[in-house]
Amino acid sequence: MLALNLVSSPGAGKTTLLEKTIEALSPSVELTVIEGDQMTTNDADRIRAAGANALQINTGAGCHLEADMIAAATQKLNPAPGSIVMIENVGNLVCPAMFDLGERMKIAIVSTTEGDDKPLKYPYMFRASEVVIVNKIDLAPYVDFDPDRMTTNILKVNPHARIFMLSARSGEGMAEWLDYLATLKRELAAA
Ligand SMILES: Nc1nc2c(ncn2[C@@H]2O[C@H](COP(=O)(O)OP(=O)(O)OP(=O)(O)O)[C@@H](O)[C@H]2O)c(=O)[nH]1
Ligand SMILES: [Mg+2]
Repeated sequence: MLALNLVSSPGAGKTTLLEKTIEALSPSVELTVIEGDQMTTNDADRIRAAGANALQINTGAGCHLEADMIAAATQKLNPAPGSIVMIENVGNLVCPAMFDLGERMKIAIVSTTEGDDKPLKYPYMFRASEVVIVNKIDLAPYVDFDPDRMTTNILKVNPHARIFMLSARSGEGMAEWLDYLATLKRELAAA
């Protein structure tokens, strides 16, 4: 299975990106989602409404998911071999950087409204992530966002990061992200 661990600050757009990705790929690609939040089943409900199988894990006071939680969730969900398993981690840019969940890679999402200094202030998260998605580019003109400065700051802490800039809301840049997912899936099939 292709397991991807989505990490970001609260509200960067992890669930929205998943909803739009599910809508774009279904029914040809099976996608299963493991949701991590301190409380509520809101995100798993949203994913099910978008058409994918989902399981919510509530961490209570905990600030990250751990590998044994993913093992138990995967047994319950039983995703098909060769399918995509998306893990939405608990929203924060600190704890989830330190935990390997058995994923193919971590993918950090940072949105334009958070400020382009975030990679420098939370370097462990951006260094642990092979891919960085800069979301909410539709809001860029209103929030003093400089794409070059964001790119420079991401590459300062992680020179090998692959960067996508997109808007999960407007759809701008989504095609490149979906192409990349297809490439990862092809690589998995060939391995
Ligand atoms: N303008 C704009 N709003 C967005 C975009 N993506 C997400 N949002 C909005 O941002 C808010 C938070 O989005 P979520 O998808 O819930 O964010 P999240 O990262 O899953 O949040 P947590 O699970 O609470 O950490 C919602 O109001 C979304 O509609 C985008 O590309 N552009
Ligand atoms: Mg969410």
